[in-house]
Amino acid sequence: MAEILFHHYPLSPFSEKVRRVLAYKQLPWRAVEQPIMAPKPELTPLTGGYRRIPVLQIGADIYCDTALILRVLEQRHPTPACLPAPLAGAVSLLEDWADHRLFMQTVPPTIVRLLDQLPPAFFADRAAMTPAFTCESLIAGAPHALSQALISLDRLETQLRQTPFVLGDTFTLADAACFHPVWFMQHGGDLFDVVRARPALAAWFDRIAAFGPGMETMAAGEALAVARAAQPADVLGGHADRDYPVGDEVSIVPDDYGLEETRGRVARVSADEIVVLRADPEVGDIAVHYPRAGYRISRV
Ligand SMILES: N[C@@H](CCC(=O)N[C@@H](CS)C(=O)NCC(=O)O)C(=O)O
Repeated sequence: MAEILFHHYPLSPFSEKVRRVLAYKQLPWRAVEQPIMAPKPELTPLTGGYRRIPVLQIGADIYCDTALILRVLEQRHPTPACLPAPLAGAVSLLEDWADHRLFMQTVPPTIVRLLDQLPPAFFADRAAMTPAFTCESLIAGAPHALSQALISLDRLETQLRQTPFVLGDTFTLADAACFHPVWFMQHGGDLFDVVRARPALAAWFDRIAAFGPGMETMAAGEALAVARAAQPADVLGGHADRDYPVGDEVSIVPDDYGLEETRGRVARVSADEIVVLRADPEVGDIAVHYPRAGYRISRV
């Protein structure tokens, strides 16, 4: 089976969401480090434009967005399960809350404490992704964001006093999603005291943080060579779709921030996923997979 290549950078919260699941499942994986800012010349040949992190690569199949990445890992490596069928709906609902709401509450107060460690061009890069994300607006918005984060942490604490994980006795993707915004707060120094002050939340955090490592690294150039040597392998199946027929060219753009576009010919469509085929001068034939939730798809 082709190796799991995971394009990430250490400080990326969404990467941590996936890293925890890889660790829980004890999967071997290769970490391909990408820059924290655009341009990403050794990533965008694979995605066709998408610059967000993380991205999963299996040969010449490229999976964008953690919601899809985690479901692909679950399908390929079902044991131990992180998406039990009776909880699948609740997991996705909680994941959406954590990835958008909790994330946006914890990022501003953490970033303002990291200001002197970030590269000077960081804010210009992020403002290009999200117009409201300037240094000034972040500083101005941090106190309110933190007050909202504390309410969310209280809610997690309330639940975790009842059950060891957010949806019961075992770790699920909902825990991974709630974990990464809380994990990011660790980078804010004593900001993390607000987590330590909530005993059930702190115990949950330590339990998940303790899932073992298990990765080796790979240079980004080597990952491009892997794609070049492979052919897309995960493109069959799906349903006939009136809006996006197989073979038609479509454009795919996130509907929240980082609005870079991927264009390609539809290979497969299902209720949750769309796969497009591209031919790239650097990596040859490549399949790019997106979740449908959170992405605008239009025919070109
Ligand atoms: N919905 C996306 C969000 C990914 C995201 O926002 N990633 C951040 C890093 S944690 C990002 O790409 N920031 C800009 C960058 O790294 O260039 C997902 O679940 O993968």
